[in-house]
Amino acid sequence: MPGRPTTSAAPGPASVSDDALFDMRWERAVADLRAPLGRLYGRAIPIDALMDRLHALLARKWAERPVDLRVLDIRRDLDPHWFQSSRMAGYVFYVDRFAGTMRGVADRIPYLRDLGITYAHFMPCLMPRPGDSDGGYAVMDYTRIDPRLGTMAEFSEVCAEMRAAGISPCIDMVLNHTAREHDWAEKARAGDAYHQAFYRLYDAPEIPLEFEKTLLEVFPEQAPGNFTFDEAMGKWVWTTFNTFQWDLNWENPEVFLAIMETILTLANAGAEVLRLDAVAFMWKRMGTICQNEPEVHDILQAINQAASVAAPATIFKAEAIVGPDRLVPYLGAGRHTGKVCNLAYHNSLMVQFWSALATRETRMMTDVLARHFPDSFRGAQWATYIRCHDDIGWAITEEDAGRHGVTGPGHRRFLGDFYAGRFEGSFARGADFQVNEATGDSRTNGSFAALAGLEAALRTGDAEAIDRAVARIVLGHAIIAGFGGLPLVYMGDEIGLPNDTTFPDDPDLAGDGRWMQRPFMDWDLAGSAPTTDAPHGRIFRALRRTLSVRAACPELGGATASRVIDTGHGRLFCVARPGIDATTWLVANMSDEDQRLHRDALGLPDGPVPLDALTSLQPEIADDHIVIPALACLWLRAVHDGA
Ligand code: OTU
Repeated sequence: MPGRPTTSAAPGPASVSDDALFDMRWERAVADLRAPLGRLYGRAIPIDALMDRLHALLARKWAERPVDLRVLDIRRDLDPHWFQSSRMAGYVFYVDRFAGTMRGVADRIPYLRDLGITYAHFMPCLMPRPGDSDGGYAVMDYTRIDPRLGTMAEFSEVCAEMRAAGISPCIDMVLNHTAREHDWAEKARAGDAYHQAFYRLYDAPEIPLEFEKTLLEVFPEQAPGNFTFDEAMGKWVWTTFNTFQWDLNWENPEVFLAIMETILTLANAGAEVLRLDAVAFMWKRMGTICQNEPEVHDILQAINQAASVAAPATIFKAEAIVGPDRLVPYLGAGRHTGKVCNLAYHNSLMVQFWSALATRETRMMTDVLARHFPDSFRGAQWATYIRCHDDIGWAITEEDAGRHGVTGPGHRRFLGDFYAGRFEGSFARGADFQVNEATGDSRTNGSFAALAGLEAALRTGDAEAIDRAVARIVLGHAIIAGFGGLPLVYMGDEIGLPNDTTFPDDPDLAGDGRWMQRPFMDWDLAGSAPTTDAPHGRIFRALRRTLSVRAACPELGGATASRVIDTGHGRLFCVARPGIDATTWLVANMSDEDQRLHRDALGLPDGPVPLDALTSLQPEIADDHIVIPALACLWLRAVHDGA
């Protein structure tokens, strides 16, 4: 047999060693690490010493990184925009509620694939504190999986099986706080000064009280205030969330190094995406609400850049549920452009969807989404969603409300009333969450189906109301799939699961109304969904079709600009996705009546109105106007000449 032709004429190494790759990646990141770390910790520790310790940590975790993940690292380095592909679609689930155990999740991979899922978010599944653990967001050991679900080895196996099936696993990294039962906190409570410096502790109430003057309350009903007195230490502890969730002191470089170690351990176990929980709260500054401080973005840059050295396949999702005016920097702005998180929850899109659905009015939605947000980001994109495990906070600014003839408090109150089902004629069956008597603010719980009217409609059996509720759910999924970003489907929404009514029976859950939207998967419903004409079947098949059409339309991926169009039509929400080979116009009718839009309002090219990619049908045209049926979403798709 003739020898294979050599690809390289010059003598030299036939391959690059893994250690050389590590060195090259360190060189790539070093300036982007040094700058934020110097700003954050330069006063606490000489920057060279910190960089040396970080280098040693990264080298150690790289040495531990399994070979299959090192291959993935190279793939991702070659295709850094992989997560922006229109083939990406996420599914978010609690391991126990979805599949019982880690092994059970592996058995459900075919279900996820059938739906078109390529990204799977395991809701908090690390070892939680016993009893109430805030749904797993109070972690006592980041190196162990909750033993009720399985082991870290099993998590790794499921990740490997997912990877083989083309699904990227995502796991929560709770880094604003640990459980009071975490080893660091236990040592702090026992008087260990090194670990006391991991937290924000105060000997006397004066400083906490000074902070409280400007702080908000996340859980005013169940955990009022932001500080908790710990008897064991005789100190006040910063606890933004529940009393058992101790805020970490990110001013301490030891915290950065310890969390970095944890992140890389999870990445080496096979997590490709890390959801960074509650990042807005990581830095505190007297006289502010202690959210979105500039240092938060330095921390996020340092985390991202450090991972790009020792686990470069890993991407990060910021969970910053903040106002529309504070959200953009989480995807990179100013000196952090292209250097922080790759994904961030688009909570404004979510809020505006629900607001428009209640008012049947899209002017505020169009205005807010066009005015506050750029069309695209560098190496980053939104995670789009309609529902998740949390409540909905009605993040609408005074200014945005004022531009549309309502007040902030008035509109937020209306939305709360509407979705709790109190407002006359409301289709929704949600519930209030954390009513704050002092500020008048409250948030809202409820499953997608309950908030969209399916729960109420099924109870009355009114066929028209059922159709409208199904249409609202299908519409929501079409918007998050078409808007731009990575759509996240929340477990159960693909079959319209109603509110869970059983959680109050469990004393560990009863105090937190968010369990309403955390039901157990109904596998009987899921089993019949592909074939039945019952509502859950229609919702399931519409979503499956939406995701498969999206996968075939590259311009719907996150690298393409997302241009909100103000057509002047107050019932329609329109977005153009101008890709290389095709442009798709998303036209969503948020009202209960058919609407008409003149074709020029979208700036469509000459010739026939493009087909609706979701149905493969020509939309109905009347006098040069496109007819958009009630609660429908069209994806008008024009393939460019020569493409
Ligand atoms: C996040 O929540 C999690 O998603 C919640 O489930 C946790 O309770 C919380 O962190 C603490 O770990 O911090 O940046 O209900 O919308 O607190 C936003 C309020 C968060 C959540 C908010 C959110």
